[in-house]
Amino acid sequence: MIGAESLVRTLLASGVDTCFANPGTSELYFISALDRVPGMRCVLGLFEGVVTGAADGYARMTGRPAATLLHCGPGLANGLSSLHNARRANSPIVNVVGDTASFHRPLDPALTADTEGFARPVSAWVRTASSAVNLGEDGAVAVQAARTSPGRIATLIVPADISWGEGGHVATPLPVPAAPQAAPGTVKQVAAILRRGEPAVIFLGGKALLAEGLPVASRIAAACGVRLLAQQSNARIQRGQGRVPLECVPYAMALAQRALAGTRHVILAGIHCPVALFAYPNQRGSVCPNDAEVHVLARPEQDAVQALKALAEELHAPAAPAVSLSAPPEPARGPLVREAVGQTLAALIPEEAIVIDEGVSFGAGFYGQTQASAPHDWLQHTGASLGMGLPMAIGAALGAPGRRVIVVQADGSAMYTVQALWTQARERLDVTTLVLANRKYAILAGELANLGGQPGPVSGRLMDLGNPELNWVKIANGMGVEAAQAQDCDELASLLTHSLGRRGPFLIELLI
Ligand SMILES: Cc1ncc(C[n+]2csc(CCOP(=O)(O)OP(=O)(O)O)c2C)c(N)n1
Repeated sequence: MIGAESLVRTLLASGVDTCFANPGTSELYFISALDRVPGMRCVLGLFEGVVTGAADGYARMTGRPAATLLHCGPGLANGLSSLHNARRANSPIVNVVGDTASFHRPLDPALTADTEGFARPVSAWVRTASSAVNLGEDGAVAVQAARTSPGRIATLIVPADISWGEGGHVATPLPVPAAPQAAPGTVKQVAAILRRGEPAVIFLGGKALLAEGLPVASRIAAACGVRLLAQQSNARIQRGQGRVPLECVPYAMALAQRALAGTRHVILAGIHCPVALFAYPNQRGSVCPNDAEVHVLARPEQDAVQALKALAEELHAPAAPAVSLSAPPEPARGPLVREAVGQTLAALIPEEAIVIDEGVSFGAGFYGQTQASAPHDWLQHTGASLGMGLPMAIGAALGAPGRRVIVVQADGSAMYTVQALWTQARERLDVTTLVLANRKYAILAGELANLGGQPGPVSGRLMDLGNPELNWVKIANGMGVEAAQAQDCDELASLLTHSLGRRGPFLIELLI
């Protein structure tokens, strides 16, 4: 058996059955092996940022790694931005990167690059395979590394001669290490602090934001009068009717600091201490008051849900109070203003939808407006590197079949990875994209105003996407995705309802 085939078989044996790919010559052995070995779902992305972003979406919805297949250093480099977002989401991913044959490398052929060097900043584990005989084992270790809590990126670089070399064998899958537990002493210390009754906030992150952890946190909140919060942007929150509503720290620093004013104790459950996205001259970076004490209940790699359960027991917290949310609103009528678009979305989010939020400035309030929508998952921008929405939708749709994906998508951000629409069409994925077409980089103008400036002739042109105007219906149609324009909320509601009732992708351009 050649090395590439042993790697494919080992990945499958280790539970990796989805591969997002943009192959080249050094990966031909791997993709040929996929013709012989059944069981791997392979999805072509037409840019590596789409491939790696799709793997992020898949990991967030399944908790398991997909493989990516990337071509040499340059292919990996194209995928780095989405890998950056995935790393900040603690998404498990196994990158398989083909490379120049090891004996050819000293000749310095065109694709020679520091592939390991490209991989390292986004990867918790990097290895360049050195023998076909061991390639199966390399694959098993890569999967184990990716599945190590809280979810990591593992990059296995495979020179072409290792792929084609004979003597490969299928490796035994390696165990997934359990997430470390918070020490009992830590739980007792945090309980003692909460018993003091001083103003406190518990920041929830990672799995504590999912349906199992939130009711436990809610028990603690009700028992001690402590507030629950999430950081501004999170990998995945389970929310909506019947679920514990959770506020996120506002983006604007003044609002964030106001939200936390008076807090004496900040308890961290599965998250690092939240900070502002940007620094401003003469302003603090932390959203927490200077005099607040920070207590780590569980670090991101620890089992935060277990730590919350232990804390609830230690506090003898009674069962969680029933969640009572008002009914979702009716769709709005009239012009496409922020509040009305958010209300229409809130009314129409279908049960078990997955909302991917790259709404940037226009969509900033939608999270707050959709607390009482039908139960759904909300996926946010963890790394602030633009272009996550359209690719993540691919992975989320494949990772959670039968659930509708709704992408709230700012237009400037969409252009970074627009090729994702083609993959959505090719795979007939149930994705509805709402393009918020303001034809500007509006948030940059807002940030400039925060600094006391305003766009001038040069800077203004660098924030303007209106000349020429992007035509989203034509862009989508050109990639095989049906699309229509909404000029007001009535049209938005009718197009959204139409898209939710049909199979396959649909794009709605909102002229805002
Ligand atoms: C990869 C990457 N490049 C550039 C930026 C800088 N940046 C931050 S916001 C922004 C503009 C976003 O525009 P758009 O998506 O249209 O949203 P809007 O601001 O109009 O709401 C840019 C370019 C970034 N965050 N990430």
